[in-house]
Amino acid sequence: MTDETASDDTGPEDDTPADIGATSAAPQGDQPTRAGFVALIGEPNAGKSTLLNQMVGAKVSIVTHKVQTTRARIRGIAMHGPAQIVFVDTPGIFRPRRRLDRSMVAAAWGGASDADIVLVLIEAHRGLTDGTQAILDQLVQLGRGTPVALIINKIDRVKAEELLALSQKLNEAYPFAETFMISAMKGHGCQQLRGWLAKTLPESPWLYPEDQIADLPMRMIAAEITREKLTLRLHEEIPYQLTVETEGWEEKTDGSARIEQVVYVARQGHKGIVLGKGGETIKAVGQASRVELEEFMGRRVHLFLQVRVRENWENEAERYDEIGLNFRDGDEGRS
Ligand SMILES: Nc1nc2c(ncn2[C@@H]2O[C@H](COP(=O)(O)OP(=O)(O)OP(=O)(O)O)[C@@H](O)[C@H]2O)c(=O)[nH]1
Ligand SMILES: [Mg+2]
Repeated sequence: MTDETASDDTGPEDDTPADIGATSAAPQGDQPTRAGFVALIGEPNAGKSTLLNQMVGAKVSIVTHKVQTTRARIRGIAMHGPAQIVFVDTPGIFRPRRRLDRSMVAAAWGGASDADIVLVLIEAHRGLTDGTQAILDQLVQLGRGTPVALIINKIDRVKAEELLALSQKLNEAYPFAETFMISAMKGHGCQQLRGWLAKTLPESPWLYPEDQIADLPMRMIAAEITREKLTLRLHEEIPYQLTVETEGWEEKTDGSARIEQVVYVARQGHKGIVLGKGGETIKAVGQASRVELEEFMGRRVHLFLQVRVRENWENEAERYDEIGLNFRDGDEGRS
């Protein structure tokens, strides 16, 4: 492995875990096993998915530099000694306007209320924003006995001496059980966080087989990977107005997989943009997605993408089922 020389600034696609070795420690002696759900909540772009991937040691949840990347609850599983930590990535919490937004925010709060431990992520360089304050206000209203820890993320972006004051301010705003200062991207502080989670989770049998890292069906992961590549390539509102579904999956006798996906766009005009001049945009997206799928699955993939205009997809229950969201959560007045 010669990755050590890689520049620090490899950007949003860098999912190289800094301390992956620690995740696979074996249970010691006759210590009781522990297991439970750890929900990651916070504003869009706080780094929740990056942290989940860092903890799991694989890219389970897609990451982009844009807000509102994650749309549903995604579980990633990390082992730490006798503890199985099930991280629940959630959509960012913001003031929802559309049905899709409302379903996403409801999924995030649902993740928090089902969890054994809640981690609130904030961005060090942004500090205590109105959006974070609103999340803390709502957490107070949830008011249950669940431990809530503060995660100050992206510490690589600020000076160390600013962190103490920030931590104090946030701890005055909410009675956090613990505070961690981390860089989810670089892995700093993640080892301490993992250790604390492992000892704070309840005694319980493991919830998943020891070698499982995610609980999303492969066809959904495949759709998410393509949506990530589209989001990275397209501008303005287009990424927010499209959805990707895996329609066909065929195992070939040579060990490869033939995967057919549909990109649903909400407007005729968006179709042309997604295709690009002479189909070059969709071709590049398909290529990038295929490369990552092959890496993830460890075998060859033939990926076929189609773009379909479906003006009303955001109001179709079936589309929400495919994303893993509850359509009814998007009803007006429910969140
Ligand atoms: N500098 C720096 N950037 C980070 C760090 N963690 C995450 N990022 C970047 O922040 C951006 C958002 O990361 P995500 O993990 O997608 O954030 P998220 O909270 O899941 O966002 P949503 O799914 O939109 O709610 C990406 O460009 C990441 O590379 C970090 O520790 N340091
Ligand atoms: Mg995310």
